[in-house]
Amino acid sequence: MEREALLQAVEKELPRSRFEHTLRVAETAVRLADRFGADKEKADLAGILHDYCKYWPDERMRDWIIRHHLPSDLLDYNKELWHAPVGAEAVRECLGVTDPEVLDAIRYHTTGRPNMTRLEQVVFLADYIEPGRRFPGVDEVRAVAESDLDRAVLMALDNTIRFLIDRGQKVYPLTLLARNDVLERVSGKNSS
Ligand code: DGI
Ligand code: FE
Ligand code: FE
Repeated sequence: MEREALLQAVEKELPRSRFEHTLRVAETAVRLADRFGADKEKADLAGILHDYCKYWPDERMRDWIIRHHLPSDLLDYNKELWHAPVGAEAVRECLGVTDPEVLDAIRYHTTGRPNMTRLEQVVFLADYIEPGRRFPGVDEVRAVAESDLDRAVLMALDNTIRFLIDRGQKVYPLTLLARNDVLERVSGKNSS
């Protein structure tokens, strides 16, 4: 499918405000890709598609997790996590997107994971700092994202983990592993 057709498919799945978020994430991801040396076309595509399943009913997402053998531990954690791995499967099956790097950027855009590729980091961070986002601390992350991708990703993960702890919610283990991994990368940079 061409970009225009993909955009139309996404637009059908999302309310207006979420579709506009998607466009801002794509735009931000392209800028970050340019800045940090990731593939701009893939960043654009992953940005456009990353929240494809965001408004699917929980039961439909649960069904996909089971039928498509996605990690079943997801079912024990916040439902907010489901749309990312389900989205990767869905854009492959429903929209014919096959690029594994794009699919992984969608799959890990919410939780993160250890050893994230540049493209995965760029999409993860774009989702966090796109200009419509208003959460506490986002301006500090935006400032760091001007020059240091790892450190900005670390700050976003730290903020999200703190947010979950403050609300008495569970943290998905992959998010903790992602945070520990990028912390090591950042500390490695400091000590060299
Ligand atoms: O889909 P969006 O609202 O654009 O952004 P997202 O995919 O990052 O949103 C998912 C939300 O899920 C995020 O803001 C916080 C929440 N969440 C719940 N449990 C976890 C979690 N996020 C992470 N990273 N890890 C969790 O365990
Ligand atoms: Fe999302
Ligand atoms: Fe998003």
